[in-house]
Amino acid sequence: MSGVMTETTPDTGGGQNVGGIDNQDWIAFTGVNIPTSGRYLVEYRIATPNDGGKLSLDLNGGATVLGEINIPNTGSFSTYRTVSHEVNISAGTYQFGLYAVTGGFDINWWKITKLY
Ligand SMILES: [Ca+2]
Repeated sequence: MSGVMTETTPDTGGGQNVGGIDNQDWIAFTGVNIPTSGRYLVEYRIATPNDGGKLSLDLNGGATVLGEINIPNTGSFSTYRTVSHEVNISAGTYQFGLYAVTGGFDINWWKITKLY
């Protein structure tokens, strides 16, 4: 990661969320295996009182940009919503990166689900 921190989350389920996300900050997840090529739903649990957030889902340090998603203003850092987009991913084991093109939001979790 670069530029972020974890903090106690106000979201359902408790635990910690990632905060302090400014423009160009990122978090990466190494060794994520995608068993089959296809279309995937990627969901992000986010909260922000700010407009204009944008997140880029990348592979291998930004070598591949899978897609970008706008992060809506949820009203506060205590009001979480789940937003999603669909991306195509080829089978393989990757480092996934969540890159804040425009920061100002918090993330509690994200999830990848195979569609077809
Ligand atoms: Ca930061």
